[in-house]
Parts: sequence; structure tokens; C-alpha cells
Amino acid sequence: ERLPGLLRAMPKAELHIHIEGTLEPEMIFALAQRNGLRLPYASVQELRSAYAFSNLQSFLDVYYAGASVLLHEQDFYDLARAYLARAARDKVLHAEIFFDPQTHTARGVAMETVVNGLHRACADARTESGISAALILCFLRHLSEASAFETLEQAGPLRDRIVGVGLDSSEQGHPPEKFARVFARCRELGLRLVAHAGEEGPPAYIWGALDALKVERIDHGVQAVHDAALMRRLAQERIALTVCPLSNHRLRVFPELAQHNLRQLLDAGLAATVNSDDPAYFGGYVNENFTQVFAATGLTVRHAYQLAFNSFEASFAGTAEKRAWE
Ligand code: ES4
Ligand code: ZN
Repeated sequence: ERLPGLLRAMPKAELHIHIEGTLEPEMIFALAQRNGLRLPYASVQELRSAYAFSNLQSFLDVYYAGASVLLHEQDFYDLARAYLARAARDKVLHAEIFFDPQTHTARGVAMETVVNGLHRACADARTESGISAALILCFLRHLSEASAFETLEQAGPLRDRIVGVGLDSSEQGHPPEKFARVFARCRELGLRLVAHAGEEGPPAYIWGALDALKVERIDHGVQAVHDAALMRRLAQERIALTVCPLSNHRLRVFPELAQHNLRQLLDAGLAATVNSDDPAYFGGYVNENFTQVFAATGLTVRHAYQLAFNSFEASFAGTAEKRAWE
């Protein structure tokens, strides 16, 4: 079968990747040692065995605990360099990287420590391997509107190092409307807007992300298939969905990968893309997401081409970069 080879060799953009979700167990142990921290796990294998999730929240608890080994600018730099090197091997030409500043500032790590480390990694990776990368600041939706505004304030001096903002963490019970005023302010600042919606939450949260937050892309969005009017709107406006098949499988959104609805989304004319979300926790980087979802659901070469095209079209790269990829 030549399809897996095509999927791996195909140029692509990755638009849904949490940098804290690329923290491999080995790096958690290495950073804990470097920073003089004690972990509640005796070994890499013991830590990995905690990666058996039943839903989004059961994952987030482990993910935030893992991120607590990140303290210094060099830690964020090393993390992002490792991801970008790994992504380049998967033929990722462009990556838009989410980061969660509130999980770090809550531990006393300064906003500029986080952003400067990540930004320097993006700049060096660009010079050394040609991969382009941009940073998207995500607000944690389980925290308050006031905390999001405070976070935006802290990022003010670093505005030029961020392409946009997103919304992540526990979805259920935290509808997009909670952050309408924060996103309106971000829009005034010229930031690009995305939000996680319809991962576990209902189609109403996707409507809310579009209408209350005015986002340009929906992260996940797989629950849209339960609302025909929403499907028509997403197709008509070419609102991209950044779909993460292995994440959806590991978090039991689809108990079997063969049940994944990526094909249904594409065949309805939606601008779906394939991404890795938190690859250190979900068992694979972007090419693994492509090869496994294609094998499980019978997608074709035409779908592969469409997904790669969608990823570049939906990216926030400049028009000069987009021309260079044609
Ligand atoms: C996340 Cl899979 C997922 N969903 C929501 N928020 C997140 N943060 C990191 N991974
Ligand atoms: Zn995500």
C-alpha cells in the first residue's frame, strides 16, 4: 500500500499542537532532575502507565502535573526545539503552537520566561531547518474572565511574538460566551482568534465560538455532525476544523478510531485538517495521526490531498509564505 508513504512524505501544516502536550516522559524526568524537583513517579515507565484516560478531564489532570517541571526560559526553549525538530521529520513546513501561560504563571513563572523561550526556539528552528512557526496564547476556560484579562495584560509587551489567541482546557460547563469580552479585546488588538469547541461539548459551543467569540477556526469541532445547520455554515464559510484523531480516540470521544467522523466532515465539504494535539500523551505525532485514521476509516488519496491543502489554506501564515508553498 502506497498511501502511508504518501501521507508521511506529504508537506503539511500543523495547526493544533499544545507545546506542553509535547513534553515526553523522558523530558519530564530530565527537567525534574535539572530543576531539582521530586516527581511522584519512580520511573518513565511508571509515569507512562498513568496515561490511560477516560475523558478530557482525566487527561488534563495529568497534563498540568507534567507541565509543572517547566521553570526556566531554557526549559521552554528545549521543549519547543524538540517539537519542531520532530515536526520537521513529519514534513510539517509550518506549525502554529498553542501554549497555556496560566498554568505557568500560577506557579510563579513569568509570562516573558514562557514566551521568550518559545519564541527563541521558533526563530532558531526557522534558521536551522526552514520550518516556520507561530505562537498562539490559549486562555484556560476553567479559570475566570478576570484571570484571562490579567493574562492578556501580561502578554501586552510581548504582543509581537504572538499571532493569536485560543481557548482550551475543560470544555463542559465553560461555554465560549464566558470569554466574549476577552476575545473582543483581542480582536481590537489585531490578534487572530481560535477556540476549542465541540470536542466533548455540544454544537451550541461551536455556534458560541463563531458568534460570541468570532473565531476564524474551530479546534476539534467533531460534534458539529449532530447539527445540520451548523455543518452548512462551516462548509459555506470554510471555517477550518483542526481535528485530532488520536486525541479523540484516547479521550474516548470515539471509543474506536474506526468510528471517527473525519471522513463525514470532509465529504460534507468542511475544511477539516489533521493534527496531533498532545502527541506525548496520545501516542503519536502528526504523521501517526494521518496513517492511523486513514487505515481505520478508509480515507483515500483525494482526502489526503484535501487535508494537506486545507492545512495551508487555514493557517495564519502570511500571503508571501502561502505563495511560496504553492
Ligand atoms: C487539550 Cl485535548 C485538549 N482539549 C482541551 N484543552 C486542552 N489542553 C491541552 N490539550
Ligand atoms: Zn487541543
